[in-house]
Amino acid sequence: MIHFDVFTLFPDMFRSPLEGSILGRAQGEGRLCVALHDIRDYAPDKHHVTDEPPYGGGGGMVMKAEPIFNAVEAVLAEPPAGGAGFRIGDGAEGLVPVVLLTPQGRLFSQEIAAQMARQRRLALICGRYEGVDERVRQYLATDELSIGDYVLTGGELAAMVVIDAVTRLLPGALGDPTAAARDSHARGLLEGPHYTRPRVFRGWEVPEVLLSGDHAAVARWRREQALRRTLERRPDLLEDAALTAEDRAFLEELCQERGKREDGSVEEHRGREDRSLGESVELEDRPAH
Ligand code: 6GU
Repeated sequence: MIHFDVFTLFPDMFRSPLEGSILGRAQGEGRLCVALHDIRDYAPDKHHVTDEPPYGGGGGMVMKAEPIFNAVEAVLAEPPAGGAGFRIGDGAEGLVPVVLLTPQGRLFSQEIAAQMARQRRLALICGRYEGVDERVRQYLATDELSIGDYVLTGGELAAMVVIDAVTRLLPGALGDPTAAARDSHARGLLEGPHYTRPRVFRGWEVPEVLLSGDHAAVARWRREQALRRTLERRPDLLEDAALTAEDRAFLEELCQERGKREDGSVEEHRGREDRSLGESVELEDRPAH
């Protein structure tokens, strides 16, 4: 069982995503508990003020430190249903990590999700993009996470991303116990293509090898497709991937094949990130239908 305490000004944003199939079931089966805490309830003044203009001027509003400190300290002082430890800390020895979701955080990854999935209790503080009083970061948060290099209006969607990615790693959360180990990024490679029935759809056939019943050939094909796709789209991932000598030989072969043009010139490989949205992309051969 993992217990998330989420601190937010917008708890309603979480309700529908948390009811979704896998997250809803994980909660129903007692693997996941998400407690939502409205920071506004912990603002000490009569009007429950949670943000104010920044010292020094400039636009926007800044989330006040006191309601956030009050909320986190009050909630973590009580053990959750599971009875996990409640002292703030870095996650070691039962201490509860307090994670601030902010675009300035370190980049969330599958590896961080796996580390979080080993915790019993985690606190997530959702910042709003105009900012959170620096003393929250300095004296309350033990970690700061961002989910990517773009700016959201607040940390709520990022917190949901974190909860989703962590939950699917909990034992038994996915129907198939091998699913999490097989997916993209789990082994440092992108996944290759998947096919299901029918065998021929609008004239487009499923690769023959998948119908062959030859398990070793299927496994080899899948590995090669994963390597091919990773080289094409995310060559940066290959640097940290666990590759066998056979994998390396295959990649070497691919590079040589692709580097050679008919005129003998060598084409530089462009990763997906270098391609702009508007730029046209060569489509795979599409039989007419
Ligand atoms: Cl965690 N918060 C906000 N406001 N924007 C983000 C983010 C977080 N991660 C990426 N962009």
